[in-house]
Amino acid sequence: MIGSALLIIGLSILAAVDGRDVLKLPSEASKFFSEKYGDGSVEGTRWGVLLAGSRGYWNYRHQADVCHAYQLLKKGGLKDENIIVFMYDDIANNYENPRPGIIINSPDGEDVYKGVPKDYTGHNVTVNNFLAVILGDKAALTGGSGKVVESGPNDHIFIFYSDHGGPGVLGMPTYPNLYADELIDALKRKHASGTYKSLVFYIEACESGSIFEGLLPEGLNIYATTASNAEEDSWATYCPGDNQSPPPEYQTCLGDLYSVSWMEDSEKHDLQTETLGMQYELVRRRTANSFPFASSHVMQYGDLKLRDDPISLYMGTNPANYTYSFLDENSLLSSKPVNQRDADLLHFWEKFLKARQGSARKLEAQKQLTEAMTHRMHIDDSITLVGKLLFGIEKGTEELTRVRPSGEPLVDDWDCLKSFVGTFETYCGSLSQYGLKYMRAIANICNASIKVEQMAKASAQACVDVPSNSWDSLDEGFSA
Ligand SMILES: *[C@@H]1O[C@H](CO)[C@@H](O)[C@H](O)[C@H]1NC(C)=O
Ligand SMILES: CC(=O)N[C@H]1CO[C@H](CO)[C@@H](O)[C@@H]1O
Ligand SMILES: CC(=O)N[C@H]1CO[C@H](CO)[C@@H](O)[C@@H]1O
Repeated sequence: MIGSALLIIGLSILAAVDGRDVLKLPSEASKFFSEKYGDGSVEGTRWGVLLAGSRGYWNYRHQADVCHAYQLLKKGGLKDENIIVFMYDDIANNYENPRPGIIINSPDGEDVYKGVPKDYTGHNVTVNNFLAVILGDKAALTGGSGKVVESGPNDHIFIFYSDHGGPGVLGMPTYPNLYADELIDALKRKHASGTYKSLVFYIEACESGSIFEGLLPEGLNIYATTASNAEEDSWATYCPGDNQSPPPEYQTCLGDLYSVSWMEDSEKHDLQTETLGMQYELVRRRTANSFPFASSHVMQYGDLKLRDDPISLYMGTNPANYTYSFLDENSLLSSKPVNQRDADLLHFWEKFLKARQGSARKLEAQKQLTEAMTHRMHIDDSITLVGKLLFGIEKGTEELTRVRPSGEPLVDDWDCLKSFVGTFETYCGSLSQYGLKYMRAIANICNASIKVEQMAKASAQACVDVPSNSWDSLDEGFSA
């Protein structure tokens, strides 16, 4: 393998970083192996679109992932004018952040926040702006920097999304969320406009496989990989309590397993010789092996021929910065990732444990924990009850949890799904980030040809009371 040849050449230079032995590759070695796609000979422009879909300090890791991805592309040689960043931007200066103005994405990681362009922040992080940016449609933007992907037919586009998700849906920090059919439709339109040569899409989210499963056709020159398959959660990492836990002052997870796996991989290898397919295999292994019952299946979709492309085509390359760290190679195998859906509870719990007895902070943490738990129980109970009201006591749960055969999309009638989510939320309050896990249940209700009146009646009966806290409130829009 070329990678190991490089490693041997690199052996001559040894540097100690953070007390560990790290190999640095001389740039000459990389040049020696650079192929037709080597740096400088790439036709067209590289574009990057990065989106963190959440907000709230308990979701620290999504914005950390996206800031880290920015640094990677920037070091790879992409220009700021070609990297478009979406993030709510409420982490770096959050009162909970122990290092104000700084975001890290691994326990001993450096600041990844510095220099990140604030293209679309706060309420400008919307589905509308995300799709307009991908399509290069300036006229459709509302707010933000105005930067869009103004790509041409020879250009290469890399899109990275990190957040909570659910079957068929990706969270946004604003209302509404992004549904798979809208994203796929935008990608088809982008292809039809002839404004890229190839496009790579990486998604970190629970059930992220459902965004492409049965939906992304071949022939669009798109290669997508996702943190999990269509039916399972994805995992947060570098969490408190992990054997690679954050510094003690952090009471939150610093990254997500699939995201840090691809980024740390990209930082270690020569991206002119490592292909997308090689990275997929490495990331798949690291994400799958991390811990029994705490792992997910990284999936790939679309045009698998793009697997042979060197990663540098999308992320650029910075030969001077390749470091091989032997110790890191399997480091996450023994880590204990945390289910993405439980990472908020972990944050409130850690905050509660560490706060001084009797302090205002302790009370605040207790309230946050109780509210999050109350919301979860409310959502679990109401969905279950809606199922029983629609399908009968015996059949309810079975109908709601039915999974269509792989290769089939989550639902055929996306308008029904969106409308029924709206109906449920009208009577039962916001699903919020936790409730996204019930998208399949609602999709199955559509698939069973239930009428909107029946759905409304069942929701009204199931949700006599809605807890009054920010998770359940439709106005506060925690639906992320
Ligand atoms: C949204 O974009 C507009 C226009 O660029 C800008 O004035 C505003 O400050 C942005 N809002 C946020 C919350 O970032
Ligand atoms: C961390 C590190 O090694 N950074 C180097 C990356 O390469 C540039 C030159 O291309 C150096 O200036 C940095 O010091
Ligand atoms: C109404 C509807 O969409 N029914 C579909 C539900 O799912 C099954 C299995 O995929 C299909 O065969 C039905 O047509």
